[in-house]
Amino acid sequence: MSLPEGLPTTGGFTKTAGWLDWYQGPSRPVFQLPEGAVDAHCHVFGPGAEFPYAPERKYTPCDAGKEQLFALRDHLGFSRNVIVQATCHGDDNRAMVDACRASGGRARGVATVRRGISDEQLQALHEAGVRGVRFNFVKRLVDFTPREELMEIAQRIHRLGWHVVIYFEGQDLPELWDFFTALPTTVVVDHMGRPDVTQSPDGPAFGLFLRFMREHAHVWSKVSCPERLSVAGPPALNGQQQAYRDVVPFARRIVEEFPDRVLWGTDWPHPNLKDHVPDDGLLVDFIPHIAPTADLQRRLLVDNPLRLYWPELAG
Ligand code: 0GY
Repeated sequence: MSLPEGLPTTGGFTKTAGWLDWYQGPSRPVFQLPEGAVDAHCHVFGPGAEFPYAPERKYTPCDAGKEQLFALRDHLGFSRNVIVQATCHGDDNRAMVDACRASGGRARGVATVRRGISDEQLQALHEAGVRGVRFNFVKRLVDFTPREELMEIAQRIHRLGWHVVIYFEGQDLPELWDFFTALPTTVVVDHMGRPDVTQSPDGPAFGLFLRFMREHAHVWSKVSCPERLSVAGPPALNGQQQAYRDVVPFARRIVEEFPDRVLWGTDWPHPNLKDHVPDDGLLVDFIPHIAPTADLQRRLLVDNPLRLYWPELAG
């Protein structure tokens, strides 16, 4: 593939110990993505020399810039990206905004903002292609932000037609439920709320997540990150043909019950993975296992992300 040569660097920063760089030379997927498919969850990191990592970050990644992201997009067969602000950049959205601007309209962004942001700054983010903010509740990634600050931000960005992306651990859903359901915008859950896939998809924990979606029509889910949730792992580790097979029943259940409220993304360049990094081509080949028909695939990969991020193009 045409990824720029050479291993990732850190732009003068010291990478977190044990951090794995993204997968070199990803395979070309066997599954052919539908025309206009969107990778709706990916990141850019730096490069650190140009866009320094935030002082309050909990990890220091390898550099993973927009050129590499766009090369991967083309290699896998995607048309568009949604670039989600990663915690290692804090609320400095410049790397993500720079990538959106450089994409020629083929990338939209999800930002991290604090309550001090001005209306003019929000408008500038909108013009660059930002359509959402991310609220992160994963304690290993961020410090606590008071709920009233987040609600105030949600009310302001609601006026721009944006939505809120939430990232949390499955066991924290009961405590966060009332806050999430009170949000005035569409709410998109990262990685299915991180279910424990060693439990049954018919068990109480995942049952609660399904109820969360069933009872709240403004809640969507990304059926992403099997590599992060899987215990079985990829074929090289589990000795089986099917990658991340233990995640399939969870993701497929969500896709089949809520076909108009699901998104999919690679999560490239896969922050914080220390056991293995996934082959992004294999991740694409995971899609037909969780969205088994052409109709479900088109909704997951084209119709739904267009409605949320490029409504002007949606049918
Ligand atoms: C992900 C997951 C992770 C990290 C971040 O912004 C981030 O740092 O999102 C994680 O470590 O689980 O979605 O990229």
